[in-house]
Amino acid sequence: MFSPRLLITRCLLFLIFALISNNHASADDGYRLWLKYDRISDNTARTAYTKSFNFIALSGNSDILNNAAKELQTGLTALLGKQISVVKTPVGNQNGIILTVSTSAAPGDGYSIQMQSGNTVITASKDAGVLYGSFALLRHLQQHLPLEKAVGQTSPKIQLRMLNHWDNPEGTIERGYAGSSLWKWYELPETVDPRYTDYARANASIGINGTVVNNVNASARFLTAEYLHKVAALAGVFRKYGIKTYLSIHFAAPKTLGGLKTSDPLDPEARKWWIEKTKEIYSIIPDFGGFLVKANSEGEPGPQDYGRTHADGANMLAEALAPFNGVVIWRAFVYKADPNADRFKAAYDEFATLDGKFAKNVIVQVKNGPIDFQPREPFSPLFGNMPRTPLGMEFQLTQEYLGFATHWIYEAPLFKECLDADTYVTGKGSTVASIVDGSLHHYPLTCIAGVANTGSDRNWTGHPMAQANWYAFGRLAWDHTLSPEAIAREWTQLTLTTESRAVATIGDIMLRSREIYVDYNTPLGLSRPWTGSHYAPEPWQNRSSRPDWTAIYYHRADTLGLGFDRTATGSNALQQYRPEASRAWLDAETCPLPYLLWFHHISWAKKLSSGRTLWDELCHRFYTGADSVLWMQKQWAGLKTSIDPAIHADVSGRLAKQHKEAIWWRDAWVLYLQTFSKRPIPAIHPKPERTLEEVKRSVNTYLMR
Ligand code: BDP
Repeated sequence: MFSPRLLITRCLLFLIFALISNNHASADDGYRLWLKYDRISDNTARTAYTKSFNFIALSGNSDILNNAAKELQTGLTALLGKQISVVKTPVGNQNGIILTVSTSAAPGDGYSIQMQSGNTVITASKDAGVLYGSFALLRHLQQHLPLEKAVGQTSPKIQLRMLNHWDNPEGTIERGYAGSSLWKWYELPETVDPRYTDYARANASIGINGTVVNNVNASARFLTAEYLHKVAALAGVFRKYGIKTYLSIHFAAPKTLGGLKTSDPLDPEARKWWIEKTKEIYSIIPDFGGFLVKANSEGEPGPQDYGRTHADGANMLAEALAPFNGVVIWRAFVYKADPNADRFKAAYDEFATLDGKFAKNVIVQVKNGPIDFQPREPFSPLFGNMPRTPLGMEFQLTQEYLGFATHWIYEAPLFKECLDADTYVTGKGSTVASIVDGSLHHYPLTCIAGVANTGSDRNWTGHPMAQANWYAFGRLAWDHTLSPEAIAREWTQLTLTTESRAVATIGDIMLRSREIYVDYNTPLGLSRPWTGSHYAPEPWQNRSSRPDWTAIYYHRADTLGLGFDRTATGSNALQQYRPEASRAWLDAETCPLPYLLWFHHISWAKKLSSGRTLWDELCHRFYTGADSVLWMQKQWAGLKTSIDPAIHADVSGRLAKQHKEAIWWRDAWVLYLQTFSKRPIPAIHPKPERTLEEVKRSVNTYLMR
């Protein structure tokens, strides 16, 4: 008999089912990152997993362990489409997951995954290790890999794996391109946004265990009781995922906040002020991590204001933190306003002589390159030259010099290039990674930081593909031997699609993306063709309050040629490296082309190893770089049926813009440099469709307030 009620119920049920089963039915806004847990489409894999996972057994009880079990439960239920419960003891006649903590397990934050009597056993010596192992298992399943292949043991190579947020109290983010700050300071601590939990989950899933919540250009406001309670509310969420909270501090706080006459690190009153302030912090945040400090850099106060050294400043803070096992992370990003100096040499000159003078709980955090997060830099010469001081690595995830959230750049190759570079400090194989992970100099503390690219945008990072940089940073912080290819494949499968053709195409784009950007932006070792904007091309910029804040300071174009001579005939910065490390760089004939103009002033007519003259090679790079964005667009267009439509459309739009801007960059450089080289653009390349004056006008419009 026809029943309208039955029909309506059936229709509703069908609709609900259709919504659940079709991942593409509703647009993906990117919020879930790589923790999507969409139902596994591969029947063989799903059937095998379904048999293996009938329960999650957790005997211990802590926030972190409970979150590990909860994540597995949420993940498995969604991936397999069946409810799985968390129990205290394994269910005898069924297969399941057993989570255990044991002192004899993998060292540090590590974990192991074993198969025992049909059960999958995740063991770690710390609760956080169990959490990392649980996320690793979910990662494995999301890639539809055979369960047996999950078996193994791993421990992170670096102890402190941190994100540095450059977030300000009023909600803006210095160099942030994904909306405003995630932290809603005005409503904390009373209102705790559930998004903080998702942030913590994302970090824990890739092993990140520390977060500095505020800008290195720090407001002293963060040290007031009012703000400490706000920070404590965040810390309360993060600690449940094994993440410690840190603060950037304003070095002059004893004066500005404490009303003292001085912030001199050798002054007993100033020292006492920090001791008391630190006690107060730990009374509010008992597991507080420590301080990140930018001092005597770009106008920030510091110990040199009182004729003291960086070590004096850091040691004062270290003394206050030591009773609580807190650490000082002191940044080496410094360069004085000396018109005759080479900024390249500044950090080494100020820090190398301080080796061995820092307290035990101090880490000196060094940017990967000697200048400032350029699309390509040689490794900082400080690495290897401070064997008695733990040196931490600072990478930048946010794309300050990499086209903000418009240009698609996968940064893992950039990170790897630096980590794998050989400093030769104790002979061949003294890689930057072996310094940062402490294995070369036996540092007691090890640290790697990424300047975060997250913000309030629904998809966290603005450009959907920039999520991969957050992900790759975490994975490399855990294990710097992973390859950018493997990480790209993994991230794509977790985040975008498991279709093998699409995974391969996306991996291809990702792996070429950084080199493509370098080609149209700063080829052959050019650097800093920007001033204030760090976005629009301004290679002609020649006026500023300091010479090293102009573009011409870096490229040194003249009628003879192009590039910064850093050999003995120039600034001699190359002397800061071990001879074996710099040997190839010293001679223009042997210097690899990607670093040529970093170290040499080369004449326009000089024949390079490519067989082209410098001028022709530059034109070749600028043109192929811009043309390669067309290739990216074409590849991406072919993936329309494999990718969520909303994400596909979003990335297509950004790529179209990137292509326009790559041509903008190409034209700006080529037309500007041509005023010095006086050479024609090789006939195989089309002439720019605008004049130099027109490009300059368009840049001025971009820079207009
Ligand atoms: C530069 C940024 C500036 C930062 C500075 C730093 O332009 O906003 O404050 O680095 O790292 O790259 O301290």
